[in-house]
Amino acid sequence: MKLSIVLSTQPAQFQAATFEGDLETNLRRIASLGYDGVELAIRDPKLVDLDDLERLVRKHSLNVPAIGTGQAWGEQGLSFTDPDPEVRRAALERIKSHIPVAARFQAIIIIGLVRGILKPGVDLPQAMDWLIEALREGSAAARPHGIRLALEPINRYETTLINTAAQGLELIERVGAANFGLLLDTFHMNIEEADIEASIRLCGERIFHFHVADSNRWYPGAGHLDFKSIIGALDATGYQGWVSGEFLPKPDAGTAARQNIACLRQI
Ligand code: LER
Ligand code: MN
Repeated sequence: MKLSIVLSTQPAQFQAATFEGDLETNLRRIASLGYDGVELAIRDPKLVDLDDLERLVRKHSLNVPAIGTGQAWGEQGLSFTDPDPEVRRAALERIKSHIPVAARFQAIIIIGLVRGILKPGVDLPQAMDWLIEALREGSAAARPHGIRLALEPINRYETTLINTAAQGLELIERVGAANFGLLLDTFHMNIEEADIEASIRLCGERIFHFHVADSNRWYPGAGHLDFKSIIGALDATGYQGWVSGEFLPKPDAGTAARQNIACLRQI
């Protein structure tokens, strides 16, 4: 099992980016805790010195399995389903601007809240059409670079668009791109799925990336999810990807990161 953990390259309101703050300090800590990789949450690649980032990541012998993009929504309100066409275009251009970053690391680009939520005055079929259009264009732009996009079903309290694995699979059918798949997150699945393991089996080879947090969004082992069973179901799909920790830095980031490794390595 290849393990990574989320690190935000800049301060963010999102609370489950386990690490944030000085980049090199955090990369050193993450590597020394025994992680194989770091999932980078990047609001805008223009705000990051990419050469320096790549140098530091390699210096600490870490991989970057995925790049989170949700802060474009969280901090700036960019989304694929905004009624304003300029906002939709800016969201898509932002996602496309992650492609060269992803290509440096062969990372997956995560489509989380940048899909948006249903805004007043927009009906669901319209939002879905905009979403599908954006995902087709984004996937087509990423494809020549060998880069994949993964949409994350997110619980109902954060978005009204694509809450469940089944909705994610339906979207995949409609987008129709081989390099477009899903990111499953156990925290969201615990809220939305009737049977987490069955949903994992249903998604099968369409699972491109995997987030772990327990039921309370603390590190695995701190809540009531059965990670032995969940990881077993994931493994049984033939999943070769990463298991990425995305949980609250509680009681502190180091303890949470250490407990996550202890729980998952034991499985
Ligand atoms: C991001 O991966 C996530 O899980 C969401 O909760 C972001 O809001
Ligand atoms: Mn997640």
